[in-house]
Amino acid sequence: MRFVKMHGLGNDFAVVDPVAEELAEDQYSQLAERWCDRHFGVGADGLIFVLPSEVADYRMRIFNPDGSEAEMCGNGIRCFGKYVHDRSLSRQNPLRVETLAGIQSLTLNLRNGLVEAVKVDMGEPRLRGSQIPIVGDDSENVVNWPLVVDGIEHRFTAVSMGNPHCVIFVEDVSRIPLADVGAKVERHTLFPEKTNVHFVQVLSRSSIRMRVWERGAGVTLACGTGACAALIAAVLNGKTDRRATVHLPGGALEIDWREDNHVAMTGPATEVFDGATVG
Ligand code: ZDR
Repeated sequence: MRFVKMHGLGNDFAVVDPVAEELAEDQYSQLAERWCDRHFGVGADGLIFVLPSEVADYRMRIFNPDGSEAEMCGNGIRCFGKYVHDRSLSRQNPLRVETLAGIQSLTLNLRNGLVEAVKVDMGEPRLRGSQIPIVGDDSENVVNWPLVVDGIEHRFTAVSMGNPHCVIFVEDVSRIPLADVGAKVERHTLFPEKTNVHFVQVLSRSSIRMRVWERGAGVTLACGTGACAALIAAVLNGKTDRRATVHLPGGALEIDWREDNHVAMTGPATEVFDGATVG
């Protein structure tokens, strides 16, 4: 099978070339586990499949390195847009992409005929506990709730961008034992579908810094849906305006929680190499 290795701010993906025959359902997860492995496989934070759609221009499926399927992936969908455009599978711009989180609209920014950056209309955030999902009171948004890990109480805000995110504000993100706390929050009993975990430091009304523990993947250099969730959590807690630059270890994304309640995310998409797997 052939693939293209791509990344959005160092959040890296193998995008599998479309195959003539549909794969059996369990093959998607198995391929993701095998190929995402950094020692025995291609090495990636996720495996992306390009599929036909009956309701949009194309359909994206994204699988985590542990074989689980994610509803949505912000950095991955920008790579998906670049893949589809640059290989002339579609020249639609905006490009409409079907995901498990709904249809997303991608505005492609071109340079010399190739996609350099993508602005994604990520749709509306989901803030009620049952939508995230989270166990507990469903009558209000999940803002500044307590969460105890190893006897230490954290305060978190939960946001779904189609996939679940737990946002914890801290004074200094560099001091957080990310891998340890991230893994424990991901599997906390409050989150029946597990969760992505973000530690966020507010720099100003228009800029934040964050570090990411991704559900099903671990520490990654960036998270597109997570950057949107972090900005929304910052607004809900009165910490920033609705438009901000989100600094991640792999680079920056521009996030805008528009007045119509849609979230716009803008960032680069990069192709690294293509290849074929053996066997
Ligand atoms: C964080 C992510 N890479 C993105 O850019 O939005 C999404 C990947 C999926 C994530 N690991 C999940 O929700 O399971």
